[in-house]
Amino acid sequence: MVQSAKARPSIWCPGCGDFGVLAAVKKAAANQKIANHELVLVGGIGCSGSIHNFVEVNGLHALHGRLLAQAVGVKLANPALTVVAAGGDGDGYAIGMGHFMHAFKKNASILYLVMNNETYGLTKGQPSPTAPIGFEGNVEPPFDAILTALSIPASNFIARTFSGDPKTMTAVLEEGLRFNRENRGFAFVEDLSPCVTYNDTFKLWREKVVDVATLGGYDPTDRKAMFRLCLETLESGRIPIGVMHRPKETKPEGLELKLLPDRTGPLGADLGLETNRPAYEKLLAAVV
Ligand SMILES: Cc1ncc(C[n+]2csc(CCOP(=O)(O)OP(=O)(O)O)c2C)c(N)n1
Ligand code: SF4
Ligand SMILES: [Mg+2]
Repeated sequence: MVQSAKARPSIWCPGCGDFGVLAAVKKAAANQKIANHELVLVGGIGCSGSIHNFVEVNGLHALHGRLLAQAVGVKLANPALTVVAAGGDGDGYAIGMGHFMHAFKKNASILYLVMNNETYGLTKGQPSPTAPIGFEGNVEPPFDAILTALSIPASNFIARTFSGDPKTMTAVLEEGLRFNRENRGFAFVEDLSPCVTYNDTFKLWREKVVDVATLGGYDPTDRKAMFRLCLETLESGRIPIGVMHRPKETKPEGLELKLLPDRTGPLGADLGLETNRPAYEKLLAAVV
């Protein structure tokens, strides 16, 4: 259920990468002058998904792997809201993978923030789809969300950040939020957010991350060039961070998701009995 609640003390382990995300989300929203009542955080299931409890905004704790469907629903119900879906790599890339792929295609103007720690933190450290081979007996090669996102030809904003670099993360989140608020479509930001208890990768990732904007051939308006650049960077043992896709084109007119063609959402609709009596009676007659 959607609730506007006071922020509660966090339940995260001291040093968890998710603290960096929490600070960046708060700062980005404040810098973009988004009032608390205009922002909805939809949390997934996992340590990361509890983020909405720690910010004084409207919060919704979704079902495991279904936060995107619920976040799109919130946006459809009231398009004036700024909607951020926030969850883990297990939530988004395992049980939620089907919804993940379609979110890029649906292209609703919401921000999806995945806190990737390559593990299921909440359930005590099992390998997630991004875990490297060898981690806790994992024998499957890891999945890369940025390469997948770049392979879907829609006008989305795509970026990766690192909890060890909160300044860049704040700037990227601000750009994603602006993209949404200009109704330009879906913004996806994967944050590398180490789980210090079950998979402490802070030191390793600090050594490996590289800002793609500093690499030769960087052009975030060119999806194919960015796919190649990100793949080559990964194959060389580095992890690309930064903005990977900043579409030139605006979302084509008329392709916005809407519940009803002639209304702004159910909040704008007249649900009164008398107005709708003929429609209700028609429905009842059909049932009988
Ligand atoms: C339908 C369902 N299946 C499994 C679970 C158990 N479960 C809870 S959290 C979680 C994964 C959490 O991993 P992730 O999404 O990466 O979040 P993190 O805790 O790492 O932030 C799982 C499998 C559940 N709650 N509901
Ligand atoms: S178990 Fe890991 S992901 Fe969960 S709060 Fe602790 S450090 Fe963070
Ligand atoms: Mg995780």
